[in-house]
Amino acid sequence: MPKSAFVAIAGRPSAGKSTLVNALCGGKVSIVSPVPQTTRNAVRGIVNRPEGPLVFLDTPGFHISDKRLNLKLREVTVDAFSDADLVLYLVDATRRVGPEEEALAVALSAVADRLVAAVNKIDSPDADVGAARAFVSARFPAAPILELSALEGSGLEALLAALFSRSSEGPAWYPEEFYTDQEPVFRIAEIIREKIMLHTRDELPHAVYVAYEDSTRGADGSLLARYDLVVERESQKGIVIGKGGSMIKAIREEAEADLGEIFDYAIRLKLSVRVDPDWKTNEKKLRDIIF
Ligand SMILES: Nc1nc2c(ncn2[C@@H]2O[C@H](COP(=O)(O)OP(=O)(O)OP(=O)(O)O)[C@@H](O)[C@H]2O)c(=O)[nH]1
Ligand SMILES: [Mg+2]
Repeated sequence: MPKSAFVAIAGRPSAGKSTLVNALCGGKVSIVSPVPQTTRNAVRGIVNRPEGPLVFLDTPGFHISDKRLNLKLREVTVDAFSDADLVLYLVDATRRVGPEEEALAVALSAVADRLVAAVNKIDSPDADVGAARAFVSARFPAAPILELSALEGSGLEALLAALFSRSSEGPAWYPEEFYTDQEPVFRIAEIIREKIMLHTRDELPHAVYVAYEDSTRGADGSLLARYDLVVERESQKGIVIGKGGSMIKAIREEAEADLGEIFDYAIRLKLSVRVDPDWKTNEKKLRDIIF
């Protein structure tokens, strides 16, 4: 009987959670950017090994703020690690421990019995692995602490071995060829959002969400999908559109190129920009966007 486990990944914004999920799953499951708070949903990535499957739940970075969007993101994260069989606590070795890391460690104390810790970014010259280890071992004396570089893909086998050794026999939740369970409509929106984050990182990365409108199939099997880039204010429309439409064109072309790598049919995008002033503060709207 194979082993299986749901493994929630918890960590501060930009700790490298999504990079790690992608490295483990061998494909782009979850979007990555240098902007903290890139991930907004509990995104699942599946690793199939001879021992069995591990289902990883990427989560939004744990960030302390009373804004409604942040509260919602934190709820997604805490729900994910409360429900999971194992919790992988990822600590960024390049950043000093601060109040946010302390608050996350307090929240994780509820799941200390099923926690595996990993110090990430050990490839970086700025990494202080000793300080990160000391912090974790003081708070979670029983937890194993691994070291890895999600970016370079090092330390992953030891991590999987540590997780399997703490997993029990269980069912295979997904067909073996699955490496994620996301619906195409959501995946496409996320890829578009990644390009927005990369292009608007200094201006308005958190002001935008991507809304699916509709799609049609061409005779050749290609998909034409329409999405709206929704901003909070009229003045932000121009930033996303760019001079002469240059920014939205770059977002579209880069997203289409990535989608070509992921899907086995061509996807063409039609992107428009519209304003929704309260998408980040309206609880009902947030429920549809953050889940
Ligand atoms: N040097 C180095 N950089 C890394 C490593 N892992 C991730 N990064 C970088 O850290 C930044 C954030 O990575 P993400 O994977 O988006 O981080 P995250 O924890 O998912 O962030 P949120 O979704 O915002 O919570 C990106 O610029 C990554 O390239 C690593 O092992 N080494
Ligand atoms: Mg992420």
